[in-house]
Amino acid sequence: MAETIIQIEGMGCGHCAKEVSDALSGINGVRKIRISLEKAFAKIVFDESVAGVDQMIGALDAIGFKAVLSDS
Ligand SMILES: [Cu+2]
Repeated sequence: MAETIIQIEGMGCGHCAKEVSDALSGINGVRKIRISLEKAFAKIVFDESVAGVDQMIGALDAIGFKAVLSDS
């Protein structure tokens, strides 16, 4: 199991956070998602043999959020 933090631009409210959460939870292998609206990130626990970070960034891009992998 791996954990990553993705920075997400453009989340303005709880509805955005829900869209982000739904998009991420729709990816096979994603186990746990925690979203901080205030800090504009999503912390994701996933099975790295199934899901990849590129896939998550792509899924967010597809619904209109610019996402980048956090440095930390
Ligand atoms: Cu919103």
